[in-house]
Amino acid sequence: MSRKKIALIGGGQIGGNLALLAAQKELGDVVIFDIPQAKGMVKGKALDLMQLRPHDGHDSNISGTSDYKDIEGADVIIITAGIPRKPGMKREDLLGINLGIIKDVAENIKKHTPNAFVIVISNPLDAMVYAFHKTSGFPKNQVVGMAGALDSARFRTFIAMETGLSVQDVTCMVLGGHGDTMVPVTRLATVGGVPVENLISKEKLDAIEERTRFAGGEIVKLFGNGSAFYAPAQSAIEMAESYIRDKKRVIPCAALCEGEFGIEGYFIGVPTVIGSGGVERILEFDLSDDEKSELNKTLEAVKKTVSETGL
Ligand code: A3D
Repeated sequence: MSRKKIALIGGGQIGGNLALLAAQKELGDVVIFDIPQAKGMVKGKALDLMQLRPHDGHDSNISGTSDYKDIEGADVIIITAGIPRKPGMKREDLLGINLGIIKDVAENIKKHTPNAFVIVISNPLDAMVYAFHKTSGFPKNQVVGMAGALDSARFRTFIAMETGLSVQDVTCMVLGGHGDTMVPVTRLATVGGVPVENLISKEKLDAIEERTRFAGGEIVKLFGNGSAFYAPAQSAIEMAESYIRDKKRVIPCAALCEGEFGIEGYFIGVPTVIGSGGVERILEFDLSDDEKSELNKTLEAVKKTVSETGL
């Protein structure tokens, strides 16, 4: 069986870590694409990563390029092209610059890898994945946005930190848009099957929900220049792995809803099954009245940003 090929569009902070994790998990050969001005940087990163392999004991090939021809034959594409936030910025403030970049990337992916499974990470996420879908014309199962996987990982982390229990045993999900209106579904969060409401006081859970909503901004403020990259990279790799290995993991992702949860025509964070068919299914469940109203609020925020794309 030949190796899979993973193309990373954008070889910055997240891109570099995606390459490392994809190679270490032996998902396939990795091509890191970036703009001509960053060609030396991605070629250098690729070479550095190649030289890590003797210690790691894997044989994936990693290369850097600024020629779209080199992504041909890729099974999975992960897009981080664009600019990240600086302190004080909202993700929506990135729309002006990142929209043009995503449109250009979508045209090139359509031309060179029309059959690849595409994971979008660039912000503002829900609008960027929408723009990619509209510009490329790819079927909905072939396009997904990474956000809920990261937001849920943050929620899980804060619950584990509060309870002192293993993060591995914390299960929970964050639905909705990747912004301040995201919806951590505390009612369904458990540690080893025990509802968190039995383990953590209401006051502390409220604080954890709030910290989750602003977890990205907390890191942007600490960094002073740029946004989180280790956990975002790992979150997208989990999605890519589920596709490549047909694991059928259930991961909160920005998937195109066509009636699910009463949402029509928008990419937004919902529990998504990812397997060899790409986005195979969205798992619907009954929401409480409060959750429904929170989901409506986050949907309105997503609609507003999407309308600003003019697509
Ligand atoms: P950064 O380290 O700046 O890397 C971005 C890369 O994109 C740079 O190397 C650029 O040269 C490259 N680039 C710019 N224009 C193009 C183009 N037209 N084609 C190809 N490459 C291009 O940023 P980063 O890796 O830290 O973040 C990348 C994106 O992910 C930003 O938009 C972030 O806001 C976003 N992000 C999203 C999440 C989510 O959970 C959705 C989390 C963290 C960051």
